[in-house]
Amino acid sequence: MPDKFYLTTPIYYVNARPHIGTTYTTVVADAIARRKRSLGIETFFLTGTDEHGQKIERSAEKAGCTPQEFTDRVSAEFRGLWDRMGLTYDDFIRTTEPRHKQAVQKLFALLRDQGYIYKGSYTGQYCVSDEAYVDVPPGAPCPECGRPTETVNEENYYFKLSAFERKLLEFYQEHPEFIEPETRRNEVISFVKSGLRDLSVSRTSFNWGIPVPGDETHVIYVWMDALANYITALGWGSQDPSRYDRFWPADLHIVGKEITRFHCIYWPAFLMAAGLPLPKKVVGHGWLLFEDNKMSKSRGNIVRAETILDTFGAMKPDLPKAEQDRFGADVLRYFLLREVVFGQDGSFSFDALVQRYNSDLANGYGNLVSRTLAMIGRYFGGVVPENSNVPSLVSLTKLAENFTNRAIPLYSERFDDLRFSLALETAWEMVGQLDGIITASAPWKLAAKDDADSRAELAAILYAAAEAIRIITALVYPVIPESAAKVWAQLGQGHITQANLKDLKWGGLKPGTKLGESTPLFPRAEKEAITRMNEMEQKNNPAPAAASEPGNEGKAAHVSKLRSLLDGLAVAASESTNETAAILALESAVAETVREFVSGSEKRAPANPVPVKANPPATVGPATGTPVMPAAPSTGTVAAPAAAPALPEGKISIDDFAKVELRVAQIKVAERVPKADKLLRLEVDLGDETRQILAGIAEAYAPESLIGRKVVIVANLAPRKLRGLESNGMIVAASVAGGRPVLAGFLEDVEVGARLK
Ligand code: ME8
Repeated sequence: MPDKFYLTTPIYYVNARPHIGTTYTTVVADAIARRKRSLGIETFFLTGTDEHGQKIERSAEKAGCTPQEFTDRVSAEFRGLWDRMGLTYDDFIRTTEPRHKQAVQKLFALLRDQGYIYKGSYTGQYCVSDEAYVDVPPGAPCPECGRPTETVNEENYYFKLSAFERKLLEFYQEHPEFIEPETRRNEVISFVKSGLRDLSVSRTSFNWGIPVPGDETHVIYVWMDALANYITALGWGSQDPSRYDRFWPADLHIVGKEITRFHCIYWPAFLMAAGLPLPKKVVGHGWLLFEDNKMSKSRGNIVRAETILDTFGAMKPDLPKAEQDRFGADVLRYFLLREVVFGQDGSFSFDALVQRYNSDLANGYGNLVSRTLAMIGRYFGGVVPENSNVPSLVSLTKLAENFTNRAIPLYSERFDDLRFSLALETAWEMVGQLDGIITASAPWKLAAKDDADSRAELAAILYAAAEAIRIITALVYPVIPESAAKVWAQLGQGHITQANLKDLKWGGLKPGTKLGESTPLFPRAEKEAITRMNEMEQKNNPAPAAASEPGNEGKAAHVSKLRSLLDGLAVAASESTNETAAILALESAVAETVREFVSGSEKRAPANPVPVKANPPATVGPATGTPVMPAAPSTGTVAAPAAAPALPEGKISIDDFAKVELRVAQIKVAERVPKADKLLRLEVDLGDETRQILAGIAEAYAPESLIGRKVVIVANLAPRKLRGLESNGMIVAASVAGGRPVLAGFLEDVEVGARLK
């Protein structure tokens, strides 16, 4: 395994404050950096801010301050947020720093001396928002972002990009691993194959940039300035290039998909021209979407990480502020890495965030840790028990050992392949399996017995649970560092940042280890948290951009089409006699159309427009002018509403079945009901609410054995009173010999609240 690793994020423009899009890339980089360090690899993680260029100059002007004042302020906001979140960058570079400026001038001079930079004049279109030269006629919008372009007519320095066409293609061929994912690689290769023209690398119509050495009427093109940060931060071109010597070439540049081209074409070409080694890999990840659009100031759909830090931090009022922040950061980190498939676009919503948190962190990992450590506290005075080989339990403890030993390499392989979501799925499968093993072995029953065998069994099962938790914790540390550090300390393992997690294997937990102080990990988030976060963002976001603003053209047409579809749905619904199936199909047709319109407007590429694939549009009925809905897809279920066919005796229709709301719930509280031998009073968690249910299972199940167990409930049963207590729902169980109830359950781990269909 290599002994060093250098990874970078893009340096962010300071024209906008940090939001969860920029946070996403930085969090991913931080998770990778933490994992590398935990494996004993010397790691250098670089981030920073991109502060020059026309866009920044104009933003400063608008804000009524000098560009330097403006960039100082916004750059400090980025850095301040990363610090609040506990991100472990090793250096934060600002392109306005002298160390960067002088090295960029050196790079420019080197390329000029090598004959790769020459003077010419440029007349063409420029997109200020992307800081990119674009090949479109005057008046046409930018093919990337759709904003208006400006005509530039300047004397410029040119970089001989065309000289690198063949060399770049050869490089991509020899290093297929250089660009990931494959779709981005194909895009880059076809772009280069279509022919590279020389690139203008200086501007004269504004001043906010690094002057061209020896010709200060020019400033260096902002992308040459910015890309160079990856070597200038290491001291290339300075008095002390030792870091550059140690860490260059970079192992990984992590960027969003929209800037892969700059990183995979311009950057390697500059380096080739300078005679410097090329980075090993560029990964272009997808976008985080909010309300189905890429976040942007003009759309008014920005989500800030601070909203999540504040809201979740407030759930732990007893902690110091810095720890509250890092707890909130864990919640966001877990969501981003678990929910978004790295490489693809992913949606962000507060509902999904809270649901993931409750199901995976509060009910899953958190619940497993606290019940296990509480039992070790209660039954063994807080000391890790002996791992005795108890014949009656061998199969269960071996099972825990085996699946843990299998999960370690699987998790590692997936994480190191940047498939974070899958890696976390593996870890949470372990959580589910352990829950099952604990429930099946019922330690509370063993504890109630007095004999030595039961005591040894109890010890073996709790040792296995604690050891598996230790390993899960080590694996997920890079993703939820603050919480994992707490669990690590609770397991009596000291500081996790000082642990070498390289040779993780079963048996590392020493019996006799005294557990640390136990503190609650993940309090449940209530529904109000969602409302609060939505309100905070509404206040923060200015009114959405007007329809005429760039990027929003055509929206009005979509909206009116949508309205007519909705009208059609309303008419069809009111006339329908066979309600449910027809209306559901119509609803899904509308939803699909909405999705396609929204993503179609987002992904539109003006230079080579992709037609928006929409469902068959609503047509206008000949007589009334009322819109009628499109014909149903292939099943024909939506055709003219017909009377429901009569059902065979004793059968129910699918609609009847759909009325029964079966959902997965987790038992949080279970206790006997006084003077009722058969009844248990349960409190169950449904993900979005907690219910009280009375169940006639007291003769078959001890209440403590049910805590944490996932069951199926009928959620929409009308409430009824039993022994003066209200029961809201019914637990589903098989009735076996003699009427004994056996609770329905699942072999795989399932999310609390999931609906059974
Ligand atoms: O492009 N989803 O800076 P930038 C996911 N200064 N990632 C997102 C995102 C979203 N909605 N929004 C932003 C620049 N990002 C240049 C880079 S590097 C030498 C110069 C992330 O402020 C993603 O990594 O526009 C994207 O590439 C980057 O922020 C763009 O940041």
